[in-house]
Amino acid sequence: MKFLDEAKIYLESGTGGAGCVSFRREKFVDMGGPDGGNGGRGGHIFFECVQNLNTLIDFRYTQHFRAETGNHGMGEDRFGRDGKDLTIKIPVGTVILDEDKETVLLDMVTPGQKVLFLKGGDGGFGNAHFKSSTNRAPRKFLPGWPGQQRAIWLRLKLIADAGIIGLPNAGKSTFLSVVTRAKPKIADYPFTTLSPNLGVVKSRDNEFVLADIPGLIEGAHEGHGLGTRFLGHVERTAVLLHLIDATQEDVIKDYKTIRGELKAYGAGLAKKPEIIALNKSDALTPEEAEEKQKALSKAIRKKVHLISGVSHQGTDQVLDLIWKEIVKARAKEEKPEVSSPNETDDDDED
Ligand SMILES: Nc1nc2c(ncn2[C@@H]2O[C@H](COP(=O)(O)OP(=O)(O)OP(=O)(O)O)[C@@H](O)[C@H]2O)c(=O)[nH]1
Ligand SMILES: [Mg+2]
Repeated sequence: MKFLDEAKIYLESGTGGAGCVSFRREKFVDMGGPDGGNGGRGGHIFFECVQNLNTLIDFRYTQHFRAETGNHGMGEDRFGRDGKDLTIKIPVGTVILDEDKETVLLDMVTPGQKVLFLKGGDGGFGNAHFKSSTNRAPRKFLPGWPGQQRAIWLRLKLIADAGIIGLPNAGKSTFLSVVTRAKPKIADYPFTTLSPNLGVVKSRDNEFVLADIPGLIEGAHEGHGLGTRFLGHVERTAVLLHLIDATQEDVIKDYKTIRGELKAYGAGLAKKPEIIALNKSDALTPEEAEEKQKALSKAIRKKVHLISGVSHQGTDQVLDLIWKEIVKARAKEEKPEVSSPNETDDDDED
């Protein structure tokens, strides 16, 4: 079972800038004093927890992070500018582990939480710093302190945003393999999938986690087939995609079987938003497919989408609909409070 998203990344905070050796040069002043400024600090590396990310997929493409070096000090007592800090955004729930992949360094759980992880090196002193009553013209300066380097692991427990349900052989794993990079086992017999698979859907600019679970059969709630023990994995999803194999004789009965199991299972699964798709349309003539779609839609009085994982017919529309439900669910999660009655009152009258 792969429910963890992991990424190894390499970090380096900025080296401090070097101090400067310089002496004042002025007309009519013979020997100006030292005026070499200090170097700037190297950039820090921060981690920040953000709500709008929910996978570590971006870290597959970028693994090296380096904060800026501090600028060197300059004459006329000018200090070097500090190197720019670098803030790495990670999803809520990310655990930061040491290179050994075991020691937990940080657990990032609160949206907005920002933690200084690697300090940038301090800047070195310029020669002005070393001026004393005994040494009025020091030539001493210090280089900047090095930044810190570290390799770490990020680990995120993936929580599925959407789940695919259906009878065995409905094409659930095929659908997952078509819309994500997941490579689940696919075969022409029931119970090919024995444990859930997860994939990350990147559709348009959106990103969400889709779960494919083993097929359910009639009586699953009584332990038939693989039972309902995997339904727990879709309990927290925002939406279910219910796939029905269009090549089967009685698609209405197939639909109802699954609905019956969802109801028997409880946990609010039967009340979850459901997108219904008659799958494998490519295996039927367009007329046959449309006829089945209409009959099913009429019988259950719900919208039924005609799709094919294999030929990609209708898959984008289904993904769009799934995304819409996820957005709705996330908005609800963010605003659980009842709004106050004078919320819209505008305070800033001139
Ligand atoms: N023609 C056609 N065949 C499909 C389509 N999707 C899946 N299949 C076939 O249907 C069979 C079952 O597909 P799977 O994706 O393994 O089905 P599943 O729902 O994951 O099955 P279980 O894991 O056993 O519950 C395989 O032989 C697939 O090649 C489709 O869109 N069109
Ligand atoms: Mg499967």
